[in-house]
Amino acid sequence: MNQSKTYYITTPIYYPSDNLHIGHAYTTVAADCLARFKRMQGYDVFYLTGTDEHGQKIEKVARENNKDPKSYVDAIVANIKELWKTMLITNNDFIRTTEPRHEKVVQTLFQKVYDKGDIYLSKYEGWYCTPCETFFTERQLVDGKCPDCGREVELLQEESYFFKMGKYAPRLLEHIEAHPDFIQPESRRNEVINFIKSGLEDLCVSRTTFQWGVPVPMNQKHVVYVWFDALVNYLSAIGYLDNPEQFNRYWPADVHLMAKDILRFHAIIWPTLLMAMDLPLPKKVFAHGWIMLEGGKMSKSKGNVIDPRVLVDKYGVDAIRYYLVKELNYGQDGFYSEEALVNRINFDLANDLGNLISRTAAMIIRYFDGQIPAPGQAAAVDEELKQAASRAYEEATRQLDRLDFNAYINGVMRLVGRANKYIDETEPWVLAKDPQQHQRLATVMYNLAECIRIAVIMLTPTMPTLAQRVNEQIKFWEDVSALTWEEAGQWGLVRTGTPVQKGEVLFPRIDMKKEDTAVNESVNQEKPAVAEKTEEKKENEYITIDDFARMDLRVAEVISCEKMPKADKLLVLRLKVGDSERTVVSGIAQYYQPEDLIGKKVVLVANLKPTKLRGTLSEGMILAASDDERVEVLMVHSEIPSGSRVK
Ligand code: ME8
Repeated sequence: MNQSKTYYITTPIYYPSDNLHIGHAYTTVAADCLARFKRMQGYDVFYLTGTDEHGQKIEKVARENNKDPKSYVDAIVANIKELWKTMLITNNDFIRTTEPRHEKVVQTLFQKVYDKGDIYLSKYEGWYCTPCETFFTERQLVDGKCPDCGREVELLQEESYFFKMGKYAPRLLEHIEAHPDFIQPESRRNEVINFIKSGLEDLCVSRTTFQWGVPVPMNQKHVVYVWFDALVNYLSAIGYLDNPEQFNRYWPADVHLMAKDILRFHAIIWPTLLMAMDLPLPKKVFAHGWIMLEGGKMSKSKGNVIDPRVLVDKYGVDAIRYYLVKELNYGQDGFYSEEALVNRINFDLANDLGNLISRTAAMIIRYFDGQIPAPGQAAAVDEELKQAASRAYEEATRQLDRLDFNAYINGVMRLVGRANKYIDETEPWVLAKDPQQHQRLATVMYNLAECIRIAVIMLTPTMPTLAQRVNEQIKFWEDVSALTWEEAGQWGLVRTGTPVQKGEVLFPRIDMKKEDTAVNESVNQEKPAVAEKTEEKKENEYITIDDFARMDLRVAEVISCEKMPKADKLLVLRLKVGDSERTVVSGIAQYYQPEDLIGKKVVLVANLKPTKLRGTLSEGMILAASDDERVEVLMVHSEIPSGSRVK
């Protein structure tokens, strides 16, 4: 433990114009995952989130709801705080920009930059987009509309204070060049560099057209521009004015996390403001992608949002957090669908993780009276498993540190898959039949328990209640709140004699069809505890995703096809699979004429062991559906090229 190491992480402060959706939940859960990971590593973490409550947009929506802005946002902020509680978010503080502790800092810093000569009064004319709270030049408009959201803009002229942002452009570029980690991912960093190089104008930092904001200290006709106001939250919340000791402990922030929509505010405006304020810059600004819906980006103003509360009620907080953390590939957008969510729960959590735990627990109960046995000598396959665990630990640590959440989850789940495969390889139910193999069986059980322990620790930042729920079956830990990350990096910490008992199904499978009718209870009862069944039966019932992935299914184009001489049932197909060709013999001659198939794209099992049929080598098999009367070859009807994977 090294409490002298601090870690300060922030999310954007969200607009409380409406309740939040799973896009906001994504950022907040991802940041929470990092905060928990760092705490498990022994860091003194400060995790900040909050709400951005000023500005014309809020003022307008409050008016539409016949409320004054403050009472309008109060109700929504209460919901947001409740949501973060439900999602087990461990923020250390929640900052609201309407709090006096914040407004004071905004005014102090505005004054400071003004006194320094970096803020001056002038006139502004430009095209203003109210939903985006942004001015644009004529040149920036797209078809006369807002280049960001596509809505109407209005021409406004106002007296404004300006911040000499342009002056800091060279220093900012230098900083970005000298600190490759400052803006991540890499592609976003390049975008920001290009944007700065195309020229930075001075920034308008006050408004006179509405009242709902922090008054400019030297001129009460103006309110401070909402982004100046908002960005300062990262300083005010940790005590810039009130608590210098705490402020100095945590500033500069380690990570500002957000989506790409607001990267420029954080990677250009914010650092130049900090330079003018004579404060050090944050160590990293990280922009993840967007969660999209079929119709485009999910957003409050478009009204096409998914409420995380509903999902948590339906599927449980750990499962939703798992889905979110895994969902977006590094820096990329991803699509939300309930089906994908249910698939994650069924494949990753119920099948892979849940089954690994319930199978192992059931076997330890059955073969070792519910106590984890002492391991014996390690065989090669044991060493391999052990190495997979240590690799997974190294990788997960590295991936979390670089904020590649998806790669971190995938790595841990690969270890889970590896452990499931280890069961198949070692066949404990066969070992159990032979008393000579009792020691070997003990080793296998110990190693499985060890893998579970390691995987559960590594999943804990994402699924905070998992360890407790696993502990009810396999009592690995005295105190699950004291788990450290390092424990996942050590093999052999499972205590011999650890009690194991049967517990509830950790992740019940979800029947999507039933789910549509929202009969939750019955779904959970439908597939009872798999642990109740015998190991051998289960072997036949499920395959893991890894088993499925072993099948190499490919789109193949039929380039020629003929009847096999003297064989009524066989066709000989010549297939093009990407850049290669191969021959497949198929028993479909009674259902297809060769010309029906030529030029068509079929689905080939490409890694089936080649076999000779009537003297012709058949290199694979094509897929077909059949009942008693019909056979229908599966075909691909789009432009998808031959050689593409089917999965
Ligand atoms: O921009 N996918 O607030 P905001 C992924 N108040 N993330 C999403 C998302 C989506 N579809 N939709 C929203 C503001 N987010 C300002 C911030 S900070 C000083 C001021 C997340 O309520 C993502 O983190 O519009 C995005 O950057 C943020 O919510 C925008 O939240």
